[in-house]
Amino acid sequence: MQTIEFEDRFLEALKNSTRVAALTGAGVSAESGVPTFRGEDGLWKKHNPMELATFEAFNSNPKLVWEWYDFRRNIIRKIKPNPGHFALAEMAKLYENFTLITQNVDRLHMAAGSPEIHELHGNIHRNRCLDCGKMDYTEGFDEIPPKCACGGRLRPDVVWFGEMLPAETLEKSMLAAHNSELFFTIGTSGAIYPAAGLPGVAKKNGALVVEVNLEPSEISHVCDIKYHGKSGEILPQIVNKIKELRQS
Ligand code: BV8
Ligand code: ZN
Repeated sequence: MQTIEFEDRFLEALKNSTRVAALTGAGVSAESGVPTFRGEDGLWKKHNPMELATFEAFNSNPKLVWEWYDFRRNIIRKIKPNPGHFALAEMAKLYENFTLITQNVDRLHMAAGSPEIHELHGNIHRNRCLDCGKMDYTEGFDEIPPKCACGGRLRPDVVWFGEMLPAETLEKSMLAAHNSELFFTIGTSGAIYPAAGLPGVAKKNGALVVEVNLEPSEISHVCDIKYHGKSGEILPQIVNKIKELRQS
């Protein structure tokens, strides 16, 4: 277990910030057993992201795309939040204004009790009908690709490459980054936009930006402080430090 050091400016921000935000990516779920997108066991390794997570792929090969999502749903259904998720749920209680923004579609932040979560890329468990727009959480279809009761085609309600992010969620996330005094970027390679642009928005508006990631990322250069290690080991230490500072 890696014990982390705290720079004075980080201690000051942890103690005195009122507006804090955190952006998470697949890495925060890695210790729960969810394969990341670009790691050695990455999901994309077996499948090219542009090949499957796009509407074109769904249109041309709905069976393959649905099999990929069903495969991932089956993994995600069996796993639990890890100490990193619980630490972020705890952090939300420690700040007057805390915003959790995630690129993940696995709902583990919700399972860990985070009160308010901005899901930039949707939710893998939700289905949406392309015809009537109806959404539901049916899983384990007897036919793939599944059909809606109206006869329309069902799709996973996630944001594919080339698709717009949910406007209101993105707007609120941009605003939270813009207004934050302390911004965490956790478990993300910083490869996917516009999510990866959020730490830069925070930084430009004066926030202290802290990275918690297993390895350097494409946005490490934007971060003031970098912890390279496991989020499930590092985040609980940060939350314990906040409590210590708040009690003193
Ligand atoms: C869009 C949902 C408008 C589906 C996903 C500039 C602006 C806007 C858009 C673009 C732009 N430039 C390019 C684009 C287009 C594109 C894009 O970003 N392309 C990339 C390749 C450059 N963006 C889009 O298409 C977005 N749409 O902007 O619409 C538009 C439209 C057309 C043209 C322009 C604009 C939509 C993007 C959303 C795609 N959907 N997922 C699904 O899940 O199936 S993306 C997918 O990647 C997941 O959401 C995932 O979360 C996300 C990001 O990956 P990460 O979370 O970072 O995961 P990764 O594996 O990469 O990294 C994990 C990290 O964790 C690693 O660094 C690892 O070291 C670390 N780690 C591992 N273990 C641990 C750990 N860290 C800590 N602890 C550990 N234990
Ligand atoms: Zn329908």
